[in-house]
Amino acid sequence: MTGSDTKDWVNRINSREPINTGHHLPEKVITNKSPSIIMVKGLNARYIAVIGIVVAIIILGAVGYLLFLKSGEEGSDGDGDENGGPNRPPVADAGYPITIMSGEELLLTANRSFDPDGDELSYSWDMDAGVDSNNDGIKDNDRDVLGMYIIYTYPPPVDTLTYIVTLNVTDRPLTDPQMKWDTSTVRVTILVNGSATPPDVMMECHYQSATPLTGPYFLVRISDVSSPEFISNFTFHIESPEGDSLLEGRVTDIMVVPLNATIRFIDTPSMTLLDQLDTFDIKDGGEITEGCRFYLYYKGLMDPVGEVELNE
Ligand SMILES: [Ca+2]
Ligand SMILES: [Ca+2]
Ligand SMILES: [Ca+2]
Repeated sequence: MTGSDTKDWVNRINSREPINTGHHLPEKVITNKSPSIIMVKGLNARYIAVIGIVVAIIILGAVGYLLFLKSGEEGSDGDGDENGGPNRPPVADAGYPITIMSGEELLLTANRSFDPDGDELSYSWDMDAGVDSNNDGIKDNDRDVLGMYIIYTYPPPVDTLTYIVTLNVTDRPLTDPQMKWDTSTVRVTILVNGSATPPDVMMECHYQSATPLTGPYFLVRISDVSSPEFISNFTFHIESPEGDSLLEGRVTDIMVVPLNATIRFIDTPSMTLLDQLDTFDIKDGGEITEGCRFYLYYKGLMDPVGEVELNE
């Protein structure tokens, strides 16, 4: 064996070391593996935390969105009041009594009607509560005219005629089970120039004691009129118990007169029609005393349409 051979052999022996180091490999693998496991465990924890945050954000977002939708529903004119209650009925208002002349156009408005929920309303008018124009057995539900404002012309009546007009208001389509409604009526009187039949006027007398402003007076109140007529159609006449004429004139001439006038006409609601609750205030004094008679005439006809004795 040469020197170089020996050296080579030693090298070969030494070169076997790596064979031994092979035994350490598993240790190294294990050593290397441990940090990687820790690293993976650390990733999992962060991943779970991120997922948790994302889920929390999604849940909070969903809850917020639902609350927003709910507040939106409450703010709108949807299914109920501001407390989320059921739909409330509208309030119909057909307006004040109206008097027109025969042939004149009638204007009606429902603009004082309202809905407590703010619902948009629909308006239908039944123009005659005495006629069932849609033949369903109900006389005041007919949809004769539609709209908040209407113009209507009745056929000319022979004599003074009063219609009861019914306004029906709904806050949903008629087919909607949530629909609520209300009704209001208005009296429409049509006057005819030269009525064929004079009205019957019922009157009663009440005695009024003196007040700081007025002396004692007879208060003649109209208790009933068979058909309303313009005040300008009437004249009055006061007679003594013996039948002497004491005072006469047109009713329109005693409408706006001083408190101390001998006779005053007070037209309570309308200023145009002789109607129930209108009064004649007749001073007690001078020739006009208890036992006199008060007469009301219509259009110059000979026979009075009403009369009453002045008494205490
Ligand atoms: Ca309503
Ligand atoms: Ca009907
Ligand atoms: Ca009707």
